[in-house]
Amino acid sequence: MSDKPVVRLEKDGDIGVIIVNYPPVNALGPGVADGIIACLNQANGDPAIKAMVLMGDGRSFIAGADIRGFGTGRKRAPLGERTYDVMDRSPKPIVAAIHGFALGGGLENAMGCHYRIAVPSAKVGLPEVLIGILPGGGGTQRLPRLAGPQVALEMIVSGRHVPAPEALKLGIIDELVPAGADMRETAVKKARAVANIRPLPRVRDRAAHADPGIFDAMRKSIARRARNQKAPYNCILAVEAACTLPFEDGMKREQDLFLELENADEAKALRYAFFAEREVAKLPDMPASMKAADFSKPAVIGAGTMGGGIAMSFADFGYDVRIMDATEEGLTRGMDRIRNNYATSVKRGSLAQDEMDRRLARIHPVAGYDDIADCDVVVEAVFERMDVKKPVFEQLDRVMNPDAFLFSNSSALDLDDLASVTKRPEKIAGTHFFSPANVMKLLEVVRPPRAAPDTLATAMALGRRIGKISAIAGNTDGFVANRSRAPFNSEMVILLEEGCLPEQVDKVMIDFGYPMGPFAVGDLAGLDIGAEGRKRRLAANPNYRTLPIADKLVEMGRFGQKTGAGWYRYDKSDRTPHPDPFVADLIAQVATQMGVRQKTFTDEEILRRLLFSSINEACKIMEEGKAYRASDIDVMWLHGFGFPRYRGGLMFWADGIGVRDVYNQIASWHQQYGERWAPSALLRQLAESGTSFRDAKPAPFV
Ligand code: T1G
Repeated sequence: MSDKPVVRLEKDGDIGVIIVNYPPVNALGPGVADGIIACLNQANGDPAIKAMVLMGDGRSFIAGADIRGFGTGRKRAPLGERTYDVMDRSPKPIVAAIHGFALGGGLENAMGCHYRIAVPSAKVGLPEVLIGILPGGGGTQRLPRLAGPQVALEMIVSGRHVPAPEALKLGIIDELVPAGADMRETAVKKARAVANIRPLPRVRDRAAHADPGIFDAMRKSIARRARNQKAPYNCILAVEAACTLPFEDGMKREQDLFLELENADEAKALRYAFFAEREVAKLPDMPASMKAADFSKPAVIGAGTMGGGIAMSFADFGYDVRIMDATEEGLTRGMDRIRNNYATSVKRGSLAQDEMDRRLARIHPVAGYDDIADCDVVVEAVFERMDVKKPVFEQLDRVMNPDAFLFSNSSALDLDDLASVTKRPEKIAGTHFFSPANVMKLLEVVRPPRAAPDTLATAMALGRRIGKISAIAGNTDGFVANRSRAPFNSEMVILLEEGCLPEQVDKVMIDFGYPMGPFAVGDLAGLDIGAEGRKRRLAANPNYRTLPIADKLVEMGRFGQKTGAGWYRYDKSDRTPHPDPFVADLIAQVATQMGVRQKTFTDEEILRRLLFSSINEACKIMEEGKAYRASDIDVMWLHGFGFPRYRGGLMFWADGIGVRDVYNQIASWHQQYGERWAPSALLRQLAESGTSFRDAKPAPFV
């Protein structure tokens, strides 16, 4: 921490400059709010000071309340005694000077000021809903008065960050700092210019009028996305209060609505996910000297669905990327698919045509290896078979310059074996994208034993630089995400043998919060893909538990949406899954042939059969030293499989049930179903010691 106080008052002539200094993002940590109040009082008590500026040191204005403080029972300053209240009573004007971020309590402090200026690159927002709460510092009362109720509703319910130029248009800030001008100087000039303007333009003195219908309209528009969640609805109620109650009453209403949320399970889970997504970037056993290489010339090998999506990911973040394929037709098909993907986004209105053209122009199809020889990072995304991948890596090793990094998008294969065909195993790692690669945020960085630290650092940075969340996985069959998911994928089909139907299982998982049920997801991804994996595992392990029902569907050519039928039936050009009596009959036939006793299931049992099987596998992964932390596995489930974020993640959710209960249930299913339910050693240890999954200590990484 720096030796400067967390908040200080400096003087630029007759202007008092209040500076927050609480790295790394000037969160309102311990002493910050009190420091601001002390400086406000000191400046107001100094006749030589005519007006004030509030700004942040370092990289940002104020990034909001210290999230670590929520749920700890820490004392909150009472209404009337917070920074915003002292600003409201200030006899002198205050100008907020914003750079970096003004988020949550940061923007609320800025709205407590009389004027707001920002540098063009700054972003403002009230993202509290993303951590399961609502703006509790007057944001729900001031933003509707500043930008209008409709804009305030949209911003508060979405939590989005608004770039400064847009914030200017919305009336949230008054001026942009001219390009090249010094922000502090500009703010001091502004403060001097408004020093004698009276009455002081307090946001609270404005009125907020709304057509009452906008609140129900917003409730309707979020119904699907905000299922099972309370925070978004409380946000709407708080904004409604701004339009129907006097300011002080609205502030009270805001506080009551906030207090309903702070300690709710949803907020605890979302806070956990926030920090887990930051923890996942840390590789604790790597040398501090580890450094990510700067790369500027990526190449993708393989222009299939994944390769095309990966190339789009690079192009979406400004990289010129080269893409090649084994055949000219493959390359042409790949480019057509990329163009169609962008065109679909333009048709949907989520991408402007000129932006599509710019991104497309960054994707350069090339004929062969010699055309990528000068690239500094390559992502291989060819067919998921070692005998296809090895020749690619042999060629790359021959052609690429010696310090180029060679990454594989494999989803399960042994990367150390793949590295063995090159003379540079230290430069090989996995960069496993999730389909669709240009949409899904998870990038699983697979760490074969010979990968050098800088190679891992570069792969992790590659993800971040193209908008992904990078998470380290050990080099084991299925790595961490798919391996922990594999038992779930088996258990869901085994449930059918015992009397469930696909639509029953899917409903349970959708009610739990998944956007889609697992059988519908299977139909979307293609049932033939899963069959390939099962074949490979059976070849490697004769005791592998086969899934006759799933295999039969694939044998009949029912691959899912792409063949018009899979677990469900699909009408022409419609992706809606329709339960199919043919599948119900097939399930009954196979179950009879297998002699499986039929039973009925509660929703809870279906849910636990699927998720507990993965929790057990996640414990095996940790005890084998293939993952750094349980929360990394949670990040993978959130961003790779759509696990509902307001439940925190697979292991966080399991902690809500309790390790002992999870263990007892798995041990009982072990008695009933045999080996596949054998509890992992780590799970047993955690249960016996009463240690939570979150506090589990995985084995050292291997
Ligand atoms: N509290 C505590 N720690 C925070 C923090 C916060 N608000 N924001 C960031 N950090 C830590 C983070 O954990 C990481 O720590 C480091 O700072 C860098 O963060 C009353 C109730 C500002 C856009 O929700 O969105 O105000 O890993 O890696 O990518 O109404 O941080 O280094 O140990 O994310 O440059 C509302 C949350 C709070 C903003 C910067 N504010 N933060 O992104 O850095 S509630 C937020 C962010 C509130 C009031 C309410 C981002 C960022 P470590 P980073 P970044």
